[in-house]
Amino acid sequence: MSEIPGPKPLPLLGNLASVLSTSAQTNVDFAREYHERYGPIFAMTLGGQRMIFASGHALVAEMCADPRWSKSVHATLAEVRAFAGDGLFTAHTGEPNWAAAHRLLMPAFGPMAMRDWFPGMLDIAEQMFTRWARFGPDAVIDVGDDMTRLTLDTIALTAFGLRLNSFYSETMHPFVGAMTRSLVEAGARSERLPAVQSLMLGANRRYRADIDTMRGITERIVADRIAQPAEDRPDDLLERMLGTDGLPAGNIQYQLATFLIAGHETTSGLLTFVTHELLAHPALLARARQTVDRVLGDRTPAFEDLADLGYLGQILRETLRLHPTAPAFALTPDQNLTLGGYEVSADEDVLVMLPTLHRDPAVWADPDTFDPDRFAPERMAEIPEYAWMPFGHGARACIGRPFALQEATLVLAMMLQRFDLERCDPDYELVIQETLTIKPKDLRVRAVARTSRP
Ligand code: MNH
Repeated sequence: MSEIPGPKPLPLLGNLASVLSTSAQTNVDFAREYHERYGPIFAMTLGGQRMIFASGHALVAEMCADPRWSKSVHATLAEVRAFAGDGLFTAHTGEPNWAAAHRLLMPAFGPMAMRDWFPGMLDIAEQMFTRWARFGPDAVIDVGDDMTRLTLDTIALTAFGLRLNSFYSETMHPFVGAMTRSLVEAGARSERLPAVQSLMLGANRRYRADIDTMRGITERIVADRIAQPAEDRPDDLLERMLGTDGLPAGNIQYQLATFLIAGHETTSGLLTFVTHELLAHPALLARARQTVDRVLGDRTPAFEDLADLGYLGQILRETLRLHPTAPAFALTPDQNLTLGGYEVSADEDVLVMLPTLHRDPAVWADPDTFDPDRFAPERMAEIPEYAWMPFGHGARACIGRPFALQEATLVLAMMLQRFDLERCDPDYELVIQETLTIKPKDLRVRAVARTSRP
């Protein structure tokens, strides 16, 4: 049996040296570079542990169609358990609280529930766009920052009845800084040797403090809710968790942190990438706006309108193809087996790299071209199973998918309906900023209200 291709390991250092000698700025770039060099599967040894990366459609489909493979809480996610514990995202599938929370919370994301989310989403979107209108066409808007305010306030309001009021504040909510630093630190920790880690006193103190900050915020949310009289309490995600058939108190803390993190980072990245892509493709932007003008005119959007904004859905799906904001997930087999003819053992993880999977030329014509027509209803049947997986796979796939797509559709529709955007730097080149997730760095625009145009 042959070896999985990849750089030759060096004694002790593993492949650290070869990793450090790439020009890649992010893990995503690094994986793309190595896939170009070694093919759809490559392995490297770091700290004595072999890591396997897969991204060709044939290989990924081989794993996903085989029930022996399932989600692994891989090295970085295992670190994230320091603040997300056995919450839905970082729980092992076998842990009792995963099944309990999955059963309890799934109905809150079903088709019937989506209407209940709508008013909160609209409320926060109105806040952002009112601010854009009031500040006027000379104000510089950092799209990533504003979309982060929007998605964080939206998940807090709709899931926990909490108003963070990020659009009424100069600075970002303290949860954001603590979360961003902790995600970066969790990623770095998973690559550090324990002896090195224990010497990094400053980083360790900062990490502890950030985790305490997040915990303080989630404890406060629960305390405030419990102090409310029963008749004033909203019927939301938090209420479900606190109910008689709810979840253990410690697990609720972890679920709150999980939803605040998973419920906003990736959606704000999606909204920032889609803004970038539409500004880079004026003809597609014009077509999207025609759709919005036809469906909405100058009305405030209603829940029923979303179903008629299918072209915006295509644009969002194509954006997630090129820029999957959660760029990788890990699968592990429950027994020794072969993958693409190579031996993989039961204790190993395979990282599925979505940016490269989503550009596999065996599946996608002109894979680097932004073309929302790939997702036209009559062409959906052309897309093979497991070729597009921005929301993950199987039982552990994203629970928030309908929530994210509804929120993003609404915000994109309102943005196109109300504003002409101009890039502050007309030659803006996409630079990707990576924590666990990816988003465009420093995309700045001016927003000119359409009604105030000559
Ligand atoms: Mn989300 C799991 C991507 C929005 C809550 N999400 C996942 C996974 C991916 C993912 C990929 C699987 C990860 C893995 O296998 O390790 N999620 C996204 C993307 C968006 C997104 C690309 C937006 C765009 N996610 C959201 C939103 C919420 C949410 C919004 C909450 C409202 N996601 C989750 C939770 C899980 C998850 C919770 C874990 C589900 C589970 O394992 O049971």
